[in-house]
Amino acid sequence: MTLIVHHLQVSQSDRLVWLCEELGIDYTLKLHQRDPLFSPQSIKDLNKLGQAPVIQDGNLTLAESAACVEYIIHKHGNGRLALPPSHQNYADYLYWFHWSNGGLQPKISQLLALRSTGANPENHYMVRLNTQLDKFLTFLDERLGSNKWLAGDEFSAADCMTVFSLTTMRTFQPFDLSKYSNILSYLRRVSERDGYKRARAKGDPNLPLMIDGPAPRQFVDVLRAEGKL
Ligand SMILES: N[C@@H](CCC(=O)N[C@@H](CS)C(=O)NCC(=O)O)C(=O)O
Repeated sequence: MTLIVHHLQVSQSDRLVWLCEELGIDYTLKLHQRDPLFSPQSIKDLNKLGQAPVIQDGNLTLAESAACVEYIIHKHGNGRLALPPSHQNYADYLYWFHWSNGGLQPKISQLLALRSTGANPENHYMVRLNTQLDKFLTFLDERLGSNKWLAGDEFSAADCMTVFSLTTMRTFQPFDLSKYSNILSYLRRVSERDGYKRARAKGDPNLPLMIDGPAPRQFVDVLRAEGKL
């Protein structure tokens, strides 16, 4: 029975496609398109919360990026790309593995939600959230100034968890990365990895890489231009 990865295009399930390509495991990739902005029925049929990613493995259906990443690594990847407790950078690995979904993503999502209400950039909460986002990105930039990968010298699943928030997520909530030079160098390193290239080609062949500073073109604008919104 092959592992099935359900990837909602232009979404955080790109983490799983990248992980599987880095691990070089046997898996079946099923692509789902947004309808037009949110999940299509095919994802809702798999996950009552209607969110991607979702994986299937025999009788198991599992959602949540971090849970899926850990499952794939330990059930199909012989533990590769996870640093073991015996590794000197184990705590760093754990911290950065959880940092994106636990810290950065909520900040970006709060900004997205507030902007959707029509709040302007001078809005008190908007200013506060943008200041907090800058704090998070400066912190990440410092980490990457002295470490090639998030957990240290070794590329790991912590990187697979985090890059989505710095790339694809910016098509939903625009933010500029120009002043974070270490983050930009890191994203360039990521984009040069064969596993990342394969994942992009298979999962989101039409999506720009989004590794440059200025905020990428917004997904809603693409939909509007195509007459889908
Ligand atoms: N905490 C969840 C969040 C999942 C999530 O928000 N997925 C988004 C994709 S970026 C989604 O499915 N959006 C479509 C929708 O909600 O209809 C995870 O890490 O998997």
